[in-house]
Amino acid sequence: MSGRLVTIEGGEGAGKSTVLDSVRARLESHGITLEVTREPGGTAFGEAVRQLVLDPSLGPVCAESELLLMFAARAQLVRERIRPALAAGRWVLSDRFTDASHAYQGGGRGQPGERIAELERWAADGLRPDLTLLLDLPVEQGLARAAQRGAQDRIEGEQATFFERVRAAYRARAAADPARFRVIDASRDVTSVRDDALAAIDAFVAAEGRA
Ligand code: Z5A
Repeated sequence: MSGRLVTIEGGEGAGKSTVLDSVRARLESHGITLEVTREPGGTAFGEAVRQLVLDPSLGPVCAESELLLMFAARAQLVRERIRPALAAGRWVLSDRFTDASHAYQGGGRGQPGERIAELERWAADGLRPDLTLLLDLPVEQGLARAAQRGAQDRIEGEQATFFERVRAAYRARAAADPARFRVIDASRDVTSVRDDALAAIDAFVAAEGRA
């Protein structure tokens, strides 16, 4: 039986990294063999692209270049790691995937949705997550949390209005695909957010007959 692709998404300071280890541990506790990755990144090539695309010293980068770099890293990740893992029956947990391109490059930068969808079909080999946890919180709150972490990357340096468009795009995607998305109120304390994420994982694993 092929594996499943589970993704965690959210805007700035949503707490993805904070819940990721718990989600990983919960999946493994169900006897699931798992690979964990992140985007952009996850392969040697993808991590090099990540350095490039998030480097604040490079100045303005046009939206087209940014979109293509996200998909360049994703194309490699899908073929080098995700497809082989799924084919071997392993599950994959990814910190971000194509929904981030729809939210940041689509909602944030205004790139047309059909262009991103075409890249999804071609560069990402049509691969869609089976479950997506969307950590959703007000932009101001997320930016305040992210500010505690210190140095900003190039995209983190954007204005709040950019992140409002990112949030709206994420929420619109979740509303359009409720079977795949679980929207978690990430404005609460870490324990509450983590509990909801783990409950969503347990329900999904049970539905897949793996509990
Ligand atoms: N990007 C894109 O534009 N297009 C794409 O296709 C893809 C990505 C794939 C890198 O992503 C950037 O690439 C990102 C989107 C863009 N741009 N930006 N900006 P990333 O996921 O690596 O980077 P990030 O969004 O900045 O995420 P992060 O640094 O991993 O943040 P997080 O995981 O969501 O948050 P965190 O590190 O877990 O928590 C942030 C702080 O808040 C930290 O101090 C925590 O202790 C604290 N925290 C967390 N949860 C809570 C709660 N519940 N209460 C209070 N405090 C909390």
